[in-house]
Amino acid sequence: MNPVKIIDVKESIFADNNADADRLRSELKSTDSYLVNVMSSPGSGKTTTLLGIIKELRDKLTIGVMEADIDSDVDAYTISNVGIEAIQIHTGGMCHLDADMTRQGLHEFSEPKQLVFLENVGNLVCPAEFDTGANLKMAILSIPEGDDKPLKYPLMFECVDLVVINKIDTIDYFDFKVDQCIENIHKMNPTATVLTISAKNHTGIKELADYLYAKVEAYHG
Ligand SMILES: Nc1nc2c(ncn2[C@@H]2O[C@H](COP(=O)(O)OP(=O)(O)O)[C@@H](O)[C@H]2O)c(=O)[nH]1
Ligand SMILES: [Mg+2]
Ligand SMILES: [Zn+2]
Repeated sequence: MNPVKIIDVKESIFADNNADADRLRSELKSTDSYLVNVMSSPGSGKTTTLLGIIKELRDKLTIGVMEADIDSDVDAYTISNVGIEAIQIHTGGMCHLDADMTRQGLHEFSEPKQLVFLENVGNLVCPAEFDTGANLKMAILSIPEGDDKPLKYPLMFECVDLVVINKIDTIDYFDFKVDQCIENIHKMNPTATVLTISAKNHTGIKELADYLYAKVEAYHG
């Protein structure tokens, strides 16, 4: 097993998280790092999706992953075992990350990465309320969770740039209306990109990776 850095982060001392998130975005720009905040319920496939994206992009970009959990390191080892530098952020009970907690994680990388993923704490509620300083926000919704989740957790689906519908391989077992779900997402967030994938089968991962690569290219100029 590759070593994983595990850090305990403290809640931000900054009163204004939004201002701090803007500061973090300029710090990221100065090291040419593009940060993607990945949010979803536990088990919807964040880590599996990241493994698929890594497979597609690792020869094109330097990649790092920060795994945020209340108290475990399994996801960081999963990423580290494919040879990608992973930082485990322990939130000490907190169910989301803010910008300064994200910054504390970024400082642990051995060198700045061109593309950094933050796997946020599994939770569709408060991660949506806290700007982590990311350049792109992505939500994953998996078929078994049900197509009503954008209606039940509107802020999450309103605040993101990209919604990934995962586990499409299980569609025959669930009453999940994909077209209706995409329509509901677009009603609350007309500019969101919605992609359908199976992280397990690698279906749609190339399109997802191409989308992210184009964003990183545009950012790096
Ligand atoms: N059938 C199916 N299972 C998946 C898919 N993606 C992830 N899983 C499974 O869902 C479970 C949770 O995945 P994980 O990536 O750990 O989710 P996370 O908690 O959001 O990081 C694991 O058992 C995965 O193997 C998929 O596309 N299809
Ligand atoms: Mg995970
Ligand atoms: Zn929270």
